Amino acid sequence: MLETWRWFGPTDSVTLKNIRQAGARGVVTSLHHIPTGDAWPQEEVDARKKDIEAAGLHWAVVESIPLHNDIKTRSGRYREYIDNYKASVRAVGRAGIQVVCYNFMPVVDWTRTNLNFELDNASEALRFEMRDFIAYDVFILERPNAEASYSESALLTAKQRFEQMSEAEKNALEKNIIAGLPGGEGSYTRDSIREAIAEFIALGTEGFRENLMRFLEEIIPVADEVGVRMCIHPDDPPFSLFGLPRVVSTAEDARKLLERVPSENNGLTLCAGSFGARCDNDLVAMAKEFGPRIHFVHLRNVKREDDGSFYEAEHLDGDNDMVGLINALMDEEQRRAACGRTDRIPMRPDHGHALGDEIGKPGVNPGYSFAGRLKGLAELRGVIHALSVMRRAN
Ligand code: DNO
Repeated sequence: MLETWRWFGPTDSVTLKNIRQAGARGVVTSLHHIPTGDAWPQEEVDARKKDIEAAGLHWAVVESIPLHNDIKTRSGRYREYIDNYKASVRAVGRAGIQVVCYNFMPVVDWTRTNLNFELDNASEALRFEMRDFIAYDVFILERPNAEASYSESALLTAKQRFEQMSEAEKNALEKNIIAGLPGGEGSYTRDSIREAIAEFIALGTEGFRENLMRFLEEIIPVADEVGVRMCIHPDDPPFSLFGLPRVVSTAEDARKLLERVPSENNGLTLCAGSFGARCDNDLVAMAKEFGPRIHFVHLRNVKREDDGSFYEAEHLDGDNDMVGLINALMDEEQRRAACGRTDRIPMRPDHGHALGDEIGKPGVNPGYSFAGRLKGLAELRGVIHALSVMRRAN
């Protein structure tokens, strides 16, 4: 597998030099300063690529070219935004960057309720706590008819939780949920998020899915033309939030979108932590089934709880079979090599705990500490190394 590392650009507290020190060679980044919906100018893509190469690295994956909400709802200025999106994919392809990750999540990108969940070993993890999320949705945001999305007992637990929360806790919860996490799209106020939610709910699941399919039908031919592998990132978390439709949460969702546009350039980002937050997603089976269409992998683990809550565990110590997953991905690499492909599947150690002096340090992106990801990468590298040795011996 190709070791890559997410970099948030020149303002990231983790530098390109640090990435080299971590041992990764591929960089995963985006032009974060360009507003969502605008076309990426060729010169800007080329200049960023040059900076990365000057540091002895290469730009392996664009994560993400974000989609404007108008594309997701197929309303407003979506025509213009799709044309801009095509221009961005062309600019990236012309620069020789072969992989583009994106998502089709409604309203909010990845979502957590607690960014400082203390673990037994005194480091901090990201956590999604269901009762806190429900407390926000029903009692703070007061989304119309929100109660209908939850069971009586879940509502009761959320109400008790809400009554115990201090104002500071309520504010922090709101900020975590609606202000957007690193690399995420969409930053809202209470009013603007209520409005966006209503607009997406009105589409219904199949209406929303159809909007994704129509986007793919337009974008994948452009990706084919410039040799770019598009890979959609799953919903994180992989279940409905705020009663919104979700269309990239399960193997069946993935199957539908891959079948609709059969080009190999219509692919998946296998985010182990996102798909893996549902117990009915079998990651090893998914890696086998979707192998040829997996163009990028996020390796991260989660510990799931009965009510849907989860937290981000050590990379090798969650509920998902990380070793089995890596082995299945190595099978796919072997298959590709037999067909004459020389590239390897880019993987990045996704998220990491806050530990050491990065805990509480301003400027460290939640989930994207240096030490936490370094530890994750080192553990994953060990697995890859051991599997390679064993596979060669067999
Ligand atoms: C979180 C990330 C997401 C991801 C986007 C892809 O850490 O996995 O922000 O980059 O959803 O479009």
